Amino acid sequence: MPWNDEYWEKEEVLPKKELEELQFKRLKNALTRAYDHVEFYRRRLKEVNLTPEDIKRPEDIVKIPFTTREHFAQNYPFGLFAVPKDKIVRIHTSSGTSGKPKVVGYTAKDIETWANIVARCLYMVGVRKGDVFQNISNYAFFTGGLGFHFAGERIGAITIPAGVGNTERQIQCMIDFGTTVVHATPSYALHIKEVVEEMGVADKLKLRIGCFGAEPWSENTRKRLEDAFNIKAYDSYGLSEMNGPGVAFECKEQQGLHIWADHYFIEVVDPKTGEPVGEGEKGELVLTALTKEAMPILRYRTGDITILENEKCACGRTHPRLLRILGRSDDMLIIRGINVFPSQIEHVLMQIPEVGDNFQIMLTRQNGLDEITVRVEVRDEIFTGEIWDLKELQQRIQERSTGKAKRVIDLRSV
Ligand code: DLL
Repeated sequence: MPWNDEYWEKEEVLPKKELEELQFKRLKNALTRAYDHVEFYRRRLKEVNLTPEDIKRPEDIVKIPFTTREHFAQNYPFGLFAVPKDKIVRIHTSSGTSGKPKVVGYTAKDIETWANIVARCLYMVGVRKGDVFQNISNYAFFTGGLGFHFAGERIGAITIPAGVGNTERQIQCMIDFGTTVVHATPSYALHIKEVVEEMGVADKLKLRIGCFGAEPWSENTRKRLEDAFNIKAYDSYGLSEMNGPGVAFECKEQQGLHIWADHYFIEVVDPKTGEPVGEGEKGELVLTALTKEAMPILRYRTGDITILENEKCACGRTHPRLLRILGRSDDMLIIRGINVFPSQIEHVLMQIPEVGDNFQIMLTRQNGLDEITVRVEVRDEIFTGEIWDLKELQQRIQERSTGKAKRVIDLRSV
């Protein structure tokens, strides 16, 4: 049940001081749970002679060592869980740097908390009971599908698990069911826009609201989407390690994304030194999950570059705002909403004896959709001059990449 007509939960407008007190109380709690129940955190804190009692003020958080995505790989699959396995009711994954994905687990309470966080976001941009919400998002390991789905249902919107792909059918569904709200990656939304134009059915759509995220996009794209669909388009940010979508979301002001300080402790650091940057300066977002039972992740280096804004927002919410994600502090690529590390591609290629030392990744965009082409050097000694031999090798590399990096390939062939 919503708190009132405008806000889903009263925590959205908690006075700043109370919000900070709640945040710190939850930080202490998350830290204690991590220390008591996760061997990895106990060891890391002991290494720097720290116990949860040593964190006396919010500023003391800098004493806690960072968690990085490599730590997910080292603790694969369940090493970061703070609860016994029989308390876990769901697992999602996201791509890691090499072969192993990052595993994130949820207790029943986590699923509940997360659904509420995303519902808060959808409600904030005006989604209500009676809306028809077409969730054009992958429903597999990716958190975007189920993360938004449960939130849509919680609000009481008619929630359509549309998934991705089959664009003409998606559009027909929008027309037939009178879809009013969509969620998609911005690049897929651009593709849908082109197909709508080809079909000449723009005037048959009843859309009001578009939620777009999981990859970077720009003000220009916002304008194109808003004009084409006659909607307001909102930026949605999240990452699997911090539940998934719902970490930060734009309000109707469209002046940055509210990042929920009652669920996350928020820092922005210099990506090189790890030191906090000054107020309003650009840096890497570091997040601590405060309310996740299954995985209380401490000081996670997201790799996302942004600026934190603390000024009051006209919408009345007291939570700080992120500017759009401005880039990455590492070489991670986002292709059709899916994270891809060049090192994953390298890992696959280097297992094929005929492949030489050099390769190049080319990214292009066709009809709004990302395309990735990998150019591979072939070893001199295997080069026979026969085109058929090269074709056969090309086939083998393609098959190999399907086998190894299945998630990436699956989504691209959409
Ligand atoms: O992308 C969760 C999500 C689903 C967010 C649906 C929004 C909508 P991951 O697959 O773990 O989780 O990828 C997380 O994607 O660290 C950013 O680099 C990037 N990213 C997510 N949202 C945005 C955004 C989901 N709005 C990684 N703008 C993050 C730019 C984004 N980059």
